Amino acid sequence: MTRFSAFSLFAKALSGHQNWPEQWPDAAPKPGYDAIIVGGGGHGLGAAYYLAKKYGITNVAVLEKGWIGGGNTGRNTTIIRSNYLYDESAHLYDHAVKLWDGLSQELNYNIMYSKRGVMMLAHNVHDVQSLQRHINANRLNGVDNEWLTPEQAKAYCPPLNISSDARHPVLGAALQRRGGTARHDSVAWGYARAAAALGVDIIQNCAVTGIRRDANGAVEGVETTRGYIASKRVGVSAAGNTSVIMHMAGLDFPLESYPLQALVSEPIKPTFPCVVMSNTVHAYMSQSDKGELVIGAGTDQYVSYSQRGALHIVEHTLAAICEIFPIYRRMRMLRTWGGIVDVTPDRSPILGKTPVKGLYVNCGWGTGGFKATPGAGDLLAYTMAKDEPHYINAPFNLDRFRNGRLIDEAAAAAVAH
Ligand code: FAD
Ligand code: PYC
Repeated sequence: MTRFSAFSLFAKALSGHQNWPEQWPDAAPKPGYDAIIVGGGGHGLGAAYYLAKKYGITNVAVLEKGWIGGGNTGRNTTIIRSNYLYDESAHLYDHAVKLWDGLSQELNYNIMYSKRGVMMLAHNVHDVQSLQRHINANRLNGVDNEWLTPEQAKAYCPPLNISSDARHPVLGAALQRRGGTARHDSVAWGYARAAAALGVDIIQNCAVTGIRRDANGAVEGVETTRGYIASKRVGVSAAGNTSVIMHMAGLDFPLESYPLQALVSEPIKPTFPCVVMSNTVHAYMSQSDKGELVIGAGTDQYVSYSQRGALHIVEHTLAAICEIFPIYRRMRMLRTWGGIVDVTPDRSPILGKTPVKGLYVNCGWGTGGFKATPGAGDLLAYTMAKDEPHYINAPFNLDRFRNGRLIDEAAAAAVAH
């Protein structure tokens, strides 16, 4: 049984609740649509759902070159938080965190959002100052974040080694209690099912290979591996691949693509109650509901479109994990994988209009766009429906790389890059 036919049965079992499609909603392309979304990750599917739900634009196609959720949405470590430094970012990421609340009910699909808290460790004076600055900035924006002593950090996460002779001593931690994790594939499937129920066509195995512009330069449609599809409104939400797709429209984007890796251990009983991250030693960890320790590494040092990363990167991460959480030293790792993240010079996303009329973009989330999924989908839908950005995504425009109004979140990115 394929993953999609298994899902169809599940969808069918639930179809009594609302007007959900009885079969897995994998549509054939029509000749034209009111809006096209390129990329069937959580962001693209979310945008299609909100276009239909909030703006009544239901003649929408989501074009996905592989299977939905097969990109970064299904490859990430699901950390959700909004403890970014600058006002613009706090508004953007907290908009998403607020939407995570209630998303299971909205989609009638359990996305398993678990507010177990995200704790960021300080190992030196610079970390202490930087994290305390983040805490103060967050609180001024109404975003929860608090300082913990090493003893309080250990009480919150008992496996943490706080001994003073540790190689990476813990001097304290910043804790965002509303932060946590969710089930990533459910997010893709939940949005896809809900969007399809509103009339959106989800078209898998359909890669966009060209963008056609009319005599005035505006978008008029896309070339795909399943033929030409017309639309005067195209939103590109294709993490890792954005600059390639933007080239098809004659645009250069300030993006670099890197592999980012994660790995999981053999499953064990629940022992790890929260999410712990350490910028300094480049490692972070949580425990999934299946019992696996979910561990993330930094990006590779070289640009690449490979969906696997270098072995020495995960070796470095595991060495750091063993130092911070010695009780796990004898665990075996079960599997490792990678995704392609696209990174901007200021480590903040680009979400808005492009210089090409009718072409919109959502990209540059780098190592941290899962947490933004509902917010990015909502704001891309707003921007496409109204042909103007919402005030929350207005600062995240492409022009900032020309006029210098950068939003430098390198320190908040939380992962080595
Ligand atoms: P994707 O899910 O990648 O969707 C884009 C889709 O576009 C893909 O399915 C792709 O196949 C499709 N596509 C590409 N080109 C074309 C084309 N030409 N035609 C049609 N379709 C196309 N973020 C966090 O907030 N927290 C984390 O803990 C976290 N951990 C991460 C760990 C790893 C290992 C990785 C790789 C990423 C992590 N991220 C994390 C980042 C996060 O996963 C991404 O920012 C986010 O999932 C992006 O979602 P998306 O929907 O934009 O992209
Ligand atoms: O943005 O919190 C994050 C994150 C954790 C791991 C990868 N990204």
